[in-house]
Formats: sequence, C-alpha cells, structure tokens
Amino acid sequence: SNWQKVKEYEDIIYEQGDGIAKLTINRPDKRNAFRPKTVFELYDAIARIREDTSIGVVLLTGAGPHTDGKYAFCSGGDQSIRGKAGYIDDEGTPRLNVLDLQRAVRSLPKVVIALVAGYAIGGGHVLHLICDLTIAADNAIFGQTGPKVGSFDGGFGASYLARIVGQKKAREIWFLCRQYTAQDALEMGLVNTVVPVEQLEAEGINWANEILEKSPTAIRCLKAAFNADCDGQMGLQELAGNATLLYYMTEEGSEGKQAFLEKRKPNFRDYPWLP
Ligand code: 2NE
Repeated sequence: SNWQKVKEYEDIIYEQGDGIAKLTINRPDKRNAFRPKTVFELYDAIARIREDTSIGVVLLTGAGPHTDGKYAFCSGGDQSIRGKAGYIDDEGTPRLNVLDLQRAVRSLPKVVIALVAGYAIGGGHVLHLICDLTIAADNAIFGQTGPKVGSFDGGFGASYLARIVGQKKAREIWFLCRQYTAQDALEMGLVNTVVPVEQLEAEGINWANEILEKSPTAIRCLKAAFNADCDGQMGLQELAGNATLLYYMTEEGSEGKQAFLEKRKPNFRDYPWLP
C-alpha cells in the first residue's frame, strides 16, 4: 500500500492508504511498551480516524524488528515509569489511560485488525485481544504477565479473554503467565490466522480490502452487536445508536422533525405498522 503520513506524533506512526489507516507503536527499543503519551497519541489518532468517512479499516501494529533483530507488537505498560498509582505522564500524573484506549477501539464503528509480530505481552496482549481481528506472524508470542510484575487487567483483559478462549484457558493464561506461540494462539481461537512474518502487512491489507468491499452500515451494526453481547448497557447504547442513525435516515423519521420545524402535527399515517 502507498502509505501517507497523516500526522506527526512522537511515540506512534499514523499513516493512511486507500480506505485503510495504519497505526504503528514506535518504541522498538522497549518492545513497544506504552507510556501515557503513547496511549494519548493512539487515542487522538483513533478520534481522527472516527471522523474520517473514507476509512473503514484500521491496522494496529508495532514497529520492528529492533536492532537486536527481535519483533514486538507491544509489551504493555512501560514499567520504568510506573509509579505508585499508575504510569506517570510528563506532568507527573499517574494514569491507566490504556483502559480508555481499549474502549475507543471497541466502540470505533470501523474494523480494527491487530497485526502481531513478536511479543504481544501484558497490556500489549490485551490490546490485540480487544481488536476485532488479529493476524499473527509465525514469530508471534502471546501472554499475560500481571501476577509476575504486580499488575492485572480484570476488565476486558479477564472477561473478554475468557469469552474468547474459555474460562479454563483464560485462568491458565493469567495464573501461570506462560508464553504461547502463534500456533497455540490459533488453536485457542485467540487469532484469526498465522502467516510468515514477511507477509504480515500484505495479509492485513488483503483482509482490509475484502472488508472494504462490504457494506459499511452492515459492518458497523455487526460490530456493535458483537460488543453488545459483552458490554451490558454500554454495548446496548452503541447498538441502539445505530438503530437511531438508520431511523434518522428514513422519511418516517424525518417527518417528525419536519413537522416540528413547520409547527404542524406530524403525519405518520403513510407509514405501515409492519408485522
Ligand atoms: C516482552 C519481553 C518478554 C521480551 O523479552 P526479551 O528478552 O526479548 O527482551 P528484554 O531484554 O526483556 O527487553 C528489551 C528491552 O525492552 C525493555 C527491557 O527493559 C529492555 O530494555 P534494556 O534492558 O535494553 O534497556 N522492555 C520490554 N518490555 C518493557 C516494558 N513493558 N516496560 C519497560 N521496558 C520494557 C520482556 O521484555 C517482558 O517481559 N517485558 C515486560 C512485559 C510486562 O510485564 N509488561 C507489563 C504488564 S502490566 C500492563 O501492561 C498493564 C496492566 O496489567 C494493566 C493496565 C495497564 C497496563
């Protein structure tokens, strides 16, 4: 793809091709661990992508390989700036803002595909998990580390993981903190496919282009529907927002507004009470 840089950031690269946005976490010397700034930048880029009606698919990936030859998608929160109450930003405020990013990715009405080469570990593992789809390179390594490093993600990191791999496997992943290969991940249903690392981006673009041939509204409603099953009232709000959007697009919906503006009684008589 012919990537064009959209905006200059410090910790991430935000590029765009035809219908596709690519976000790359760019801290390879830290195995792409995130600090609050990295997360704020991802959040900002996703807010921009949300507004861009030409974009239907986001590829989320990590820069690499590093100078030592190793790849990483993301190794979670940057432990070197972890303070007493979270990860410390430039102003000294402790944060766990990756949780806001998780919600932004899930509620984005576009498809987010994680392209994982190398490590997807800790909070970096949860990041790939909450993406709609994951394409793994054959060198990908997955795992949680929380109980080893004094942390845990009891939100999507626990309950959504269990929805995907089942309760027993999810408890194993968190309680033992083992590392799993791409093939293990495929067998668990944790990733959609595995490809040689050289083909990772090309495969991501192929999947994106197949999705881009489909109806944006159908995909949008389906994503909200899948979320609604797990996300309680927040999920229902998202799903129902789509119903309101579609209703506004009908003549019947706009008759109500039109009548109000024209200071007359609305006439809904022409619209059937369908079976
Ligand atoms: C990822 C992993 C397994 C890679 O191991 P290896 O042996 O390939 O690399 P190495 O030497 O450990 O790492 C290379 C450099 O990257 C830094 C390392 O400190 C090292 O730096 P130098 O010694 O070269 O200066 N690095 C790697 N990961 C880092 C990190 N997360 N923070 C800061 N520096 C990091 C191995 O590196 C590893 O296990 N990393 C730590 C994974 C981890 O425990 N992440 C945090 C989990 S908690 C979390 O993410 C979280 C949460 O639970 C809840 C809310 C929000 C976040």
